[in-house]
Amino acid sequence: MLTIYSDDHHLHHGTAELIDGTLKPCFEMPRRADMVLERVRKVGLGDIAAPREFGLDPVLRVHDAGYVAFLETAWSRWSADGRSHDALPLVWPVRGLRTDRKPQDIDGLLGYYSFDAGVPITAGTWQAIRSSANVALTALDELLRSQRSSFALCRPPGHHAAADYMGGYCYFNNAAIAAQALRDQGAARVAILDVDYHHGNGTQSIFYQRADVMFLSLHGDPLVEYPYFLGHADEPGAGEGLGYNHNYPLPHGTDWARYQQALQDACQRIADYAPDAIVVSLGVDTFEHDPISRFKLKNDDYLRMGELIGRLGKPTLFVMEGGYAVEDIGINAVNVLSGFESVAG
Ligand code: OKP
Ligand code: ZN
Repeated sequence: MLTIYSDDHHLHHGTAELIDGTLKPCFEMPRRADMVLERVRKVGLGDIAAPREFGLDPVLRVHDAGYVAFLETAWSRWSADGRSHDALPLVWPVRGLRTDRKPQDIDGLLGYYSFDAGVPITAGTWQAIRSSANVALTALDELLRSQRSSFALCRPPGHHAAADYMGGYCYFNNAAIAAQALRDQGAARVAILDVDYHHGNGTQSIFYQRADVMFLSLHGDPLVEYPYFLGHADEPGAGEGLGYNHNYPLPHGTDWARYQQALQDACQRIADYAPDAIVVSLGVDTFEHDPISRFKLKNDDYLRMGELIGRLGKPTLFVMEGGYAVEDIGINAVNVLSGFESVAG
């Protein structure tokens, strides 16, 4: 399987995040992608190629133009009055507060265009998120060439980012951008299978009213897990999209026996939908030793996960999302890809 990767992700390196009431070093760190790349090389998964430049047009097919302009200018506006540490949001327009007036001040804009504080913006963030989207789009291009599979080793991740807000370490929704590009290049139906531990709230919201992109997500139950405010079982889609959104909230402590039941159900739904291609939001923070998550999957379970996805027999684009047990992230992510290849050829 071909991997698309760029060192540009190193340009995004947040300093700290607010967790458990204290500031800790960001769990979403450059070493994550370095470890996945190292594992791809070690097992000889296949060639590794650099992304090509796709410009902003495919990004703007998914994201709001004002949001994209905000991301492009956020660092220069933040640092204009001498601040050199990460830009972070602090105030949000919740119930009854106004969103019809856009703040003119960068500190207000950071809250306007985010849903949490897990999104540091640094001097290199814009270049890194552009590159991460280009990684997904290049991998998609290669998928269309091979008709089998490819791996977008994206960083930063994307599935929490909606059309016009960032959050949860995510800025551009790489998987959504790739799924939309698939539609724009002729695929009639695309399924997005999100196996990251956290609900892909951004991806769900982008496609919630659409029947041409089915979204399925297995994740920690939002009653007890981030992102808390989306991802319940009773979110079936709306309008034309009714019946094309499927959430599988699972309890803390979920192991492979329980997980694979939900995954098999999701795979059956995908088979029934008969998509032209599948985009997998590949987070491996379901791992038993993940430092911020509460599922119990083991290294070898990821081989089984890849096999189940491979048996669908569809052209499949894997897009890297989360996974914070850095010593195992490469093993787990590449196990999914190897399991896929073992059945999909
Ligand atoms: C991203 B992905 C808020 C921190 C809360 C965020 C978890 C984001 C996970 N300051 N934790 O889905 O792996
Ligand atoms: Zn996650």
